[in-house]
Amino acid sequence: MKIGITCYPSVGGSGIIATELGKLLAENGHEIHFITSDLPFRLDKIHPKIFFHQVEVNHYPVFQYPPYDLALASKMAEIIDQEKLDILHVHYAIPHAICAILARDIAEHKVKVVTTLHGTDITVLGIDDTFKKMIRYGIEKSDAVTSVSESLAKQTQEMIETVKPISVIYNFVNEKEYYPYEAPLMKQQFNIKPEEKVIIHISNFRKVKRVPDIIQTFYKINKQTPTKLLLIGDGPEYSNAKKLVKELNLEDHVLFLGKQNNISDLLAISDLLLLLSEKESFGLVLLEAMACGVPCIGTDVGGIPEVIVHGETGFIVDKGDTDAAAAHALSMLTDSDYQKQLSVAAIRSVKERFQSEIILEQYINLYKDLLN
Ligand code: GMT
Repeated sequence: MKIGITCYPSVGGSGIIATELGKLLAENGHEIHFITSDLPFRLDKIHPKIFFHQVEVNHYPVFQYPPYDLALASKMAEIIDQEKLDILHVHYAIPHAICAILARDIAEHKVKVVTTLHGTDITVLGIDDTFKKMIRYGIEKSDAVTSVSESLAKQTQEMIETVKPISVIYNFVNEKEYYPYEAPLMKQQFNIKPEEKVIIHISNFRKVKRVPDIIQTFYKINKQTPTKLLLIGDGPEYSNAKKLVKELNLEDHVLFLGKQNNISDLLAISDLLLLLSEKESFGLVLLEAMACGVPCIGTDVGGIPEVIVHGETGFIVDKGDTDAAAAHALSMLTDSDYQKQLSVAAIRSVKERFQSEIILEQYINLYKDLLN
């Protein structure tokens, strides 16, 4: 098949999934055409079956805002005709599905549009009435729609009032990158003592990630047992997080590492990952951690309980309940047998439920059904 892919190319779970899917499809012999504003950040190796078509936005003095969405639709239509695409798979209803539908109308060659919903388009933009109608249009007019969790599919149908069937296809990880390994030297490099347990949080530090809850949970854990907290990522809540760490006198225990590329190296020295978000359609970072054998604690929101099996591969707590999060963390950090048991179960769960091969097959079957 010839497949076009559009996603946000910068750091983010949706960009990672779109790019890794493109790479897997190419390894399986399909021809992949990325149509994006920039080279997707995970597209780090040359592959003879992967092509990149950059969307260029010219700045015309008459326009107050550069018309990116129209430039994207126009590029999509050009590539559909030029490359004779079978499928155009877009990640995010807004603006990508809308642009793809427009491109499908403009192009002469027949193409099927697949839209994958990742969360923010529904849970944030869906609240706005103007966007709600536009999102509904994007979903209803797509040839097929997928969502990364049952929870997001249900929420979309309820909030956006769509009738289009939504297939749930879970996210996956690149097993060549995320697997368990030891990295004792890395711990030393960060001046973390061998007996100190490492807790990690990775996000874009948006308000929905509730970073203060991560710090409060860590504060409670750190009072009971020697630990270090690694905070990875950057975003609007970064300086507030720094302030809170100072107020709680935790500066010697919390390492702000900013944006990092080699997340698996940091997961290799971690004992526990915390994701205490307010909204989370899936939580790809949970899967990345679990694949490396790092058990997770997540909140009872969105798709998180579909990823973590409470008491088996990690723990689920109510949003804002930092006491419960700290208690669960201490129960495993102070009992190495229990920690090992959770870690083994986490690795097994990723293999059984989120293996890239299984997910790839689901996407290929969806494409084939559309083309038949
Ligand atoms: O979480 C974000 O703010 C980034 C966003 C994205 O576009 O990558 O993440 C969404 O898609 C990911 C990949 O499917 C999911 O793992 C995240 O849970 C989802 N974020 C939210 O629902 C808030």
